[in-house]
Amino acid sequence: MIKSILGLVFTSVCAVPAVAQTDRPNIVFIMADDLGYSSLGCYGNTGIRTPNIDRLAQDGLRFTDYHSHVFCTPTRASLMTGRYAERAAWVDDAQLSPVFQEQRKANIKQRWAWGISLDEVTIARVLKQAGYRTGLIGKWHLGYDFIFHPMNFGFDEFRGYLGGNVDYHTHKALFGLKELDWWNGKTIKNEDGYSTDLLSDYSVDFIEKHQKEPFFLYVAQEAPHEPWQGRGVNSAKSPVENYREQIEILDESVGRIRKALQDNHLEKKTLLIFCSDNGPAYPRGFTDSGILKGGKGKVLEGGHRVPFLACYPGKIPAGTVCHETAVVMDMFPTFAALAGAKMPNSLPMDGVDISDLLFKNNKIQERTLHWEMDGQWAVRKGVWKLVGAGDKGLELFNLHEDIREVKNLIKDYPAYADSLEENHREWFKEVSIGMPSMFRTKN
Ligand SMILES: [Ca+2]
Repeated sequence: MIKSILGLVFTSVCAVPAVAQTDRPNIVFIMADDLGYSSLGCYGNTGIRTPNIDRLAQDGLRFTDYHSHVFCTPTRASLMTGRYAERAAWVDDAQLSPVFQEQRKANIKQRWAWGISLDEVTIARVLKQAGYRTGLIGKWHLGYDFIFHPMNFGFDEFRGYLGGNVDYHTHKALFGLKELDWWNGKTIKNEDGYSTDLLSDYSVDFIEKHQKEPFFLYVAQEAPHEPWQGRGVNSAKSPVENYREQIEILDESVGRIRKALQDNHLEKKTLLIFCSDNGPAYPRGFTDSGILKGGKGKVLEGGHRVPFLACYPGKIPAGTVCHETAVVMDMFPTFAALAGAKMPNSLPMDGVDISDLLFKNNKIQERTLHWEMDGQWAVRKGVWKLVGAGDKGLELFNLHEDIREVKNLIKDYPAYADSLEENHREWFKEVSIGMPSMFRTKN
């Protein structure tokens, strides 16, 4: 069944490159997990050492207004599909594998039943079809059942974990059955080591192995997602010390990956991006959002405004700061354009190609953007953001003057707020057909 679905998908994506083969860059996309806007030196943090990530900002482009979804899975769905996660296709129980259905009946894995539909055209499939070698190193989190394995979605290679997180040392999942969740391709196989370091090793191996062909390497790092664990197995460090160490090891990982590109003479042929998938996990003092309000799971800026750095020597001017608004959905059309892959023409695409913004600092057309989660919602147009977050009623903020979202201007601009609310209502109606309950509950 999987084969026939893949066949359909591949016939719908044209593989003819629209740019010269020699101009097609490698793409390395490193995404941290739950790293907030304020935890890096280049975003103003003074307590955590992140020299390698900061160097990406010095040598490339730093965004101040890049956005993810507010949770892991929807951000990853948008990255893979170029569309709002709410619009992407998800599967119901009938499509799950027999083993998983049995476990569902026994109520063992009930919470983890959903996954992305095998009919989805992912960026991995598009790039693979355009001749790229595709690899996912790290976290998938788009379905726990084996049928959702990333190698069924266009990745040639996978090393990492299918679920939401694992113990950094044992690599067992922290939720559900708490089983070992550490894969080499389609085989579960544990390896000794600290997960961030292992994922760095695998990433370096991938670069060395495929240095002579165009590749898309998606490194979905675990850090600094819970649990708060540093390299020491029985460390007596406090959570705040471990958190700092986790980010500093993540920084080492970025340094190792960049060095692998340099050692293999690939740096000038590679677009290297570093970003995060959502804001910091449930503020606990050390995971706060700095100047922003809210964190992971919240539609306030702290939940979805996250770091984004892009480095591509010779193409992106060094030390550039970009204040334009970009979102995770933009990665699909941008990567497809750089690879010269024709976009699938049968699917609505919410993201836009931002390569001219990255390379030439050309502005992109203003658009209206939406966030929805667990009864909260937000709609953004230009500097204006309307937030509906429960009991507080509607709040209208001017982000240019009030990035902290403290001054509610709704009484000054009631008609504009009404138009934004109506716009969001229409959007929700359009995208939410078949939307699974996962978007209404924490995950
Ligand atoms: Ca996350």
